[in-house]
Amino acid sequence: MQPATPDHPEPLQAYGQPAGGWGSIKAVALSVVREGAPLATAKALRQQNKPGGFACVSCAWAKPAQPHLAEFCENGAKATAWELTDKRLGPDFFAGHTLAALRGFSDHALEAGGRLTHPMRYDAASDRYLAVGWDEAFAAIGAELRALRADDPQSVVFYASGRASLETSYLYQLLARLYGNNNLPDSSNMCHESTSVALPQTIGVPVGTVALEDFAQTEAIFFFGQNVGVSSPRMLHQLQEARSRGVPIVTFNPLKEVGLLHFANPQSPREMLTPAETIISTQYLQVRNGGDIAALTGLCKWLVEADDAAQAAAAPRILDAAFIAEHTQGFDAFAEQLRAARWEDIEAHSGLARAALEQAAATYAVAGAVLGVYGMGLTQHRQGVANVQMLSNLLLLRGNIGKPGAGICPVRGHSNVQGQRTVGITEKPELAPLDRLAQIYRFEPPRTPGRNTVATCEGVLDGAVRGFVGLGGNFLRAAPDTERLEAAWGRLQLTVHVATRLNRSHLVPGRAAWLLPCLGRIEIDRQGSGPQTVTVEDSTGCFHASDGVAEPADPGLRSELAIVAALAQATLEPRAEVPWARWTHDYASVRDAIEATWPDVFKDFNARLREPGGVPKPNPARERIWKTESGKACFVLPPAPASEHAPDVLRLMTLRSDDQFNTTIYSLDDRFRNVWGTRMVLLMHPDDMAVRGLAEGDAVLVHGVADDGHPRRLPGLRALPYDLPAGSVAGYFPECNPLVPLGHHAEGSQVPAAKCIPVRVERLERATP
Ligand SMILES: Nc1nc2c(c(=O)[nH]1)N[C@H]1C(S)=C(S)[C@@H](COP(=O)(O)OP(=O)(O)OC[C@H]3O[C@@H](n4cnc5c(=O)[nH]c(N)nc54)[C@H](O)[C@@H]3O)O[C@H]1N2
Ligand SMILES: Nc1nc2c(c(=O)[nH]1)N[C@H]1C(S)=C(S)[C@@H](COP(=O)(O)OP(=O)(O)OC[C@H]3O[C@@H](n4cnc5c(=O)[nH]c(N)nc54)[C@H](O)[C@@H]3O)O[C@H]1N2
Ligand SMILES: [Mo]
Repeated sequence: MQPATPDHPEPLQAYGQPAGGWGSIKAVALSVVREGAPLATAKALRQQNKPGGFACVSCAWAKPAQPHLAEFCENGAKATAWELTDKRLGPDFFAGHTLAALRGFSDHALEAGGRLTHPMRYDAASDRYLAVGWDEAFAAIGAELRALRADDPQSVVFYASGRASLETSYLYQLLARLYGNNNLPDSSNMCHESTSVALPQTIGVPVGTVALEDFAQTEAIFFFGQNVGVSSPRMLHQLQEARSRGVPIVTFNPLKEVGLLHFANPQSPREMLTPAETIISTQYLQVRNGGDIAALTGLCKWLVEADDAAQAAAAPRILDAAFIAEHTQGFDAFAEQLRAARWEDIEAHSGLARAALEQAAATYAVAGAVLGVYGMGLTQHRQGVANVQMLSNLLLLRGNIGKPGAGICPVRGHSNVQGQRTVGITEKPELAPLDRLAQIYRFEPPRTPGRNTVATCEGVLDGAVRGFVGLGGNFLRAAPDTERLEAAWGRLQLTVHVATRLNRSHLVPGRAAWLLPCLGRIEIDRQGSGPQTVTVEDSTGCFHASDGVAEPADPGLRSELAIVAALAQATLEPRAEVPWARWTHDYASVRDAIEATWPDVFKDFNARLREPGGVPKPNPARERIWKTESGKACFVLPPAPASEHAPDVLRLMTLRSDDQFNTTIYSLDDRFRNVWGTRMVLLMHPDDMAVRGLAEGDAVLVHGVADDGHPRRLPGLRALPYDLPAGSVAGYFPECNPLVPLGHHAEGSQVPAAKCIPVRVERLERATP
């Protein structure tokens, strides 16, 4: 079997088309047709990321005050079509399939069945989900949760995938704390938690400092491990505008990602009709995965030594000496370490030539204002926190934080993942406003640290966790070490999933298990006081209103907020201070509660939430006020490079295709990487294939390399030669997740190190021609 389909006999030729362009329009049209409901989708798309419309359910990129004619991208349109599909998975479907049978479906097939319509209870005797009434479900879940709490309030976790609104998330964290714990892991634990740990130490805020207008003023953009054309395509507008002003874009990525190479704007007729697409990256550095600290060390070393030379020659300085003196601490030790760093080590660990790094450093040195943009390529590493801090170091050298056109820009994932943290979804008690909550709701909130994602998995494995409530997401598939986790998951006493679509996590039930279907954000949410508005926070820290525009997929669906409130009412003893029913009746009253909890951040929230461009969250670092221990921005010394594995060990990075949103797989094609009809591939350097005797299409067995005593094997992948650094291999997330050891995570943030998993690869069988 060849991994390519007969229609695409040359699987790994570079995709000739730029990101965006006609290919993107065709992809959108295809997914709209596939999902049915083209009219509803077309109507909704006109209101996507627009005033009075809804905030896209795909990525978290900023929503401009003056939206483009169509302020959505290919992937946002797919996400909309996916939510507004005509297909339904109702009680009939579940009556016809045991969970054992459903576990044989692919991830794609499960979700492709359509929207869930009825609350369902797992029936162990028939191994099926059976339809139940909402009241019956809430009463039974409440009884289970109360029983677990009577035993141990720490035994239940409340997971959140980063999509639910600020209003729902606020109620969700309150539910957990009234229940008695801080067990609030969220998808951010697998994502930008490295950012949230790194940046408070260096610049005193847990988020980026860049606003949309900085893209219009920047003089250079440095990109690390973020795949803009797939993961946040609307940002291509800002990049294209910057490129039209001649702004250089320097990219560090092991793969040559199409969206970082060139872009054609589907909204510009001129670019669509002529081949004059924009070159995005002016310099492309194919860094080894895990080699960013070394690469950044090279850049910083060049800058510091060039500055030393400038001083010696009484020439203009290279570094921003005034900024460093007034605003920072730790520079001298950092500079000493850089002077001592050896170029041969930098080249070996980064996989990049000194000359290429010097060229990038020179670009950086002459730009008056620089943006540092990054994604999972920095955060999902054992040194994920240090990676982010090293980028922060680079920016501080020339005062590139807190001035127009400059700043650090972590590109968040889920459309409200940053906002969930802002309203208290965190396992860290010190980050939650526990004193305020105690005052407002008159209870004693739990003060002990809760479980993050890794600790939740550990608790499931060792039996300490007995109940799991999931507000969206696909925890069992997204988490590391999925096979080990799946084997233990059935021992849970209780699993409850609030979801729009069926996924694998729903198919491994606890002893008592429920599936609660909810409205999506694009749908009109009618409550007692009328249609409701919700709010989300984007990657640049702006809050936006979002109004549903489409009729609900089923009249029986409930909103996420209503479900969370009903679960709370069924579980907790009633208290006058906690008005779940009033909150459900009118979400504006939840926003009042949010404002009462954080009066500065959410000042006049209800009055302001429709401001064009969103309500910016206060960001002291943007004003050069450093909320660090020392009151200064801090240079942090990079750690020694991670120790090297044996020569036959390869570094696996797990990637997203352009046709998926996390574990939601829209199709099996990855047209930007020219992989068609399958995701079970392992992209390899030709030399790494040759030493293993591998030809294109050969089946391989991938072994995880870890010394924790657990064997990890993934059969079924086919080797494909690809343009990436020798020693690096790439496969898809979530298919490769059984290979990620639970203990293999970032120091400091515990983000699973999904971009550098040590593996061995052996040939299983020869491809048949
Ligand atoms: N269409 C679509 N959009 C999405 C998502 C999706 O699945 N599909 N997911 C959303 C979510 S939750 C998130 S968090 C974001 C994720 O979006 P991104 O941050 O873009 O994450 P990935 O696509 O996982 O990987 C990013 C890039 O890192 C590179 N990389 C891998 N290892 C390294 C390394 O060691 N160094 C460097 N410099 N680069 C490396 C990879 O080649 C890849 O191009 O996107 C969000 N938006
Ligand atoms: N190996 C590896 N593992 C990774 C990553 C990686 O790059 N490599 N990336 C990590 C990252 S960055 C993230 S964010 C996590 C993602 O982890 P999760 O957030 O847990 O997973 P998703 O795939 O986004 O969740 C998809 C499910 O959400 C439900 N859903 C969709 N819309 C809604 C809604 O509006 N409401 C509700 N209640 N449910 C909804 C649907 O049922 C759908 O099946 O995975 C992480 N895991
Ligand atoms: Mo994410």
